Amino acid sequence: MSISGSSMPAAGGFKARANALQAADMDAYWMPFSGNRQFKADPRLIVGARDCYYIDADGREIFDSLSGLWCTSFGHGRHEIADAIAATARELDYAPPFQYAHPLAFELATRVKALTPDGLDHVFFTNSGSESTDTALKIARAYWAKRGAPEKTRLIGRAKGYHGVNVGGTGVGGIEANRAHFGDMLVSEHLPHTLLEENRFSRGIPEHGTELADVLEERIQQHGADHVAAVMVEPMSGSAGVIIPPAGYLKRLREICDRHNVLLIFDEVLTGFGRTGAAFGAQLFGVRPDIMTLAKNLTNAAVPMGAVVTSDAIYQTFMNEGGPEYQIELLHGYTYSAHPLACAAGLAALDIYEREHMVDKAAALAPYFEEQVHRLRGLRHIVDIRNLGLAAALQIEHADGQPGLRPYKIAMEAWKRGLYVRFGGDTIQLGPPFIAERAQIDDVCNILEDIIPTID
Ligand code: PXG
Repeated sequence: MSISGSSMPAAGGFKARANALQAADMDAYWMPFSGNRQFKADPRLIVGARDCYYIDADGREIFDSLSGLWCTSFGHGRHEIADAIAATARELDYAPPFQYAHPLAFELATRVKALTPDGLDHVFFTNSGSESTDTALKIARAYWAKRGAPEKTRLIGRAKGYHGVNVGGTGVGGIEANRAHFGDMLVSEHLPHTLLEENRFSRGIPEHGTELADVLEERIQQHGADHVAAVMVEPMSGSAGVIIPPAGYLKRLREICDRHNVLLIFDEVLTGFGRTGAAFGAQLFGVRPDIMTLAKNLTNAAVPMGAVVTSDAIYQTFMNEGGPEYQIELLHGYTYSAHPLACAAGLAALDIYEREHMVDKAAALAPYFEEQVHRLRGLRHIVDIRNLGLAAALQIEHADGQPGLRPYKIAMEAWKRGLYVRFGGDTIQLGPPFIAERAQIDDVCNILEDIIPTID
């Protein structure tokens, strides 16, 4: 079986280069989050992309069932983004963001402010989700220091959370394997996750486990609110396999934070700009954080970019407590913050996001996606299925002593069948582009239905 309906133009330089690549040429590149040895023995090279498809070195079309890494949700090969990047590179390749600025930075920040929930009003640009995490954590600590509470430094994450791989994100993140081998991190305190037996095979927002939010109250009381700066969670955990908070859980976190003067940070790197069927998880769950982190769909991944969006109260604290006017209020920033190419890509991506009603598209496809994904219930090895908006995970029972092996085998087989799926831990994850069609969702599920029971 192959995937329906695309017309992929022949790839140019990438294809020729891929075909010329010898095993020895692959030695220098240390691939991220990859089995380098296995990949280099059996490479899966991508040489082009359009709409919902990649093209591989053999010219095969491969359906992109994870929107890249949850980041190309508006479809690949958007010319208007490419044109904006090219035109910008010719006019202003770079401008220093410290003490100087270019106009696109203001335009994009204003756009992001308008799109994010009311009350999140100021935008700090980074280059990735990981940088957004570390920026948000530093802003939280510095905010309390500026407010005269420098001992409010403790940061709390959640088990199975993923907030990127920099030092702050590795610490606040709660996927154990990602923390192993790296020693002590800035944060080592985590709320329990909400992946519960009794919620297995629930559709959308699960019912059980709201009270797990109360652990935050206990932790704050244990340390004293005077020592806790912030709690950081994803509105929906993506990397750990689409773990959706129970009904009312995030609201309860918000109430506890309010009661104890603790900042609530939502990591919306993956959920931002439509993935859950709402513009942001904050809106879907009706909870406004004090700080929101973004990346991925912000530029439709055409140029790396992240952002941290804060409340007016936080920003004004830095302005009011900033000392003489010439002084820097926040000693933090990146050489490539608000890079002109990233800003251009972001503005073009958000044009597409609004003009093509991407949130509505995702929301409209979501019920069908849910039906199709849950059709896989009952297949050998599948022990849970979770979904929200256009995100889903199949939990695969692992073979004795071999965690992660079955999902890996499933993904390798899927690739042969013209399907790119993400495998991580004991899950297969799906996050199709918002422009996907029903027939393509059918094909994804049919291929998985064929493959999964045949894996040992
Ligand atoms: N926060 C969240 C919620 C993320 O999902 C990051 C931060 C880090 O972003 P950067 O840009 O630094 O990678 C992410 C990244 C997966 C998967 O398999 C998810 C991510 C990355 C790679 C794989 O679900 N999310």
